[in-house]
Amino acid sequence: TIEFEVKNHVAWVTLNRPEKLNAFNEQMKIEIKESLKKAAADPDVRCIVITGNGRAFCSGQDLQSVNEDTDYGEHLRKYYNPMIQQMAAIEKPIIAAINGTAAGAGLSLALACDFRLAHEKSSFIEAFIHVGLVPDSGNMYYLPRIVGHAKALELAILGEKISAAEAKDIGLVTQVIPHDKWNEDVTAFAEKLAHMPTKAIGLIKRYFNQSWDSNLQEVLGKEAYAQKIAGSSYDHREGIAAFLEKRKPLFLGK
Ligand code: LHQ
Repeated sequence: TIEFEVKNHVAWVTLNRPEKLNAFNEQMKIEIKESLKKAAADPDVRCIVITGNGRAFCSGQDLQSVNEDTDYGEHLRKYYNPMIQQMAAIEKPIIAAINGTAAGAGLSLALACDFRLAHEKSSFIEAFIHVGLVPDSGNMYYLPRIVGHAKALELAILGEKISAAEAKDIGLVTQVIPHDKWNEDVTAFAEKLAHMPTKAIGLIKRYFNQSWDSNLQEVLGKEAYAQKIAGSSYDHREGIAAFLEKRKPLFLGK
């Protein structure tokens, strides 16, 4: 249900249940975690792309594989929550390449990524409300932080589908790519990130996440700590050398 491939320092994690719009069944939830674990552990991987096969990115929980006996709280604690925490803890950039509809927990998955790329036919829907549920899988954490409180409430409660252009307007999407340049531009974006100073990117991710729960004094302390680590990296030395020699840096991610 998940395809995994590493190419040019990029790990491609592809959701592969196109006939169900890549809805999460149990196997997919297990396999995505394994793929992310592999990508996180492989020092050759310096960027991760999550995308879908077919016309959707991901339609969220497979509604055919839950029933009255399913304990939703337990289900979230067992499958979705660890995946979302795993993504936040991966100190490498993660891109959601949203190749179509992102609905429910499929939208939550995209929100937990560090960048969201879309094309003109991609769409976004907080589908939970239409089946009498609440946003989950980190949606209540990330959505208001990405689009602001009022817009998040509007999307979650009204549950209206929004286009890629609207998503770009509210800051939900990093970039809208022309449909015919999709593969090429997503690959270029991912490979660009995969050749940047990976250690610094990981530290940025870690401390931006922590900054929500810290005051100014704490953030200043954490910045000083993180800068000491970044400042002793190979890529920092290379960046300085390249600047002084007036050439392009060759970052190695260490
Ligand atoms: C699907 C699904 C799907 C199964 C399309 N499941 N088959 C967490 C923990 C525990 C419990 C509960 O929930 C959660 C978190 C959640 O994610 S809750 C929210 C779950 N997701 C949804 O409510 C979205 C349901 N899907 C839709 O609203 C639409 O399918 C969207 C807006 C995604 C796309 O609409 P269309 O482009 O019109 O496509 P479609 O509706 O015709 O779907 C195509 C096929 O995919 C169809 O199957 P069929 O056999 O009739 O061709 C759908 O039944 C199937 N499908 N989503 N989540």
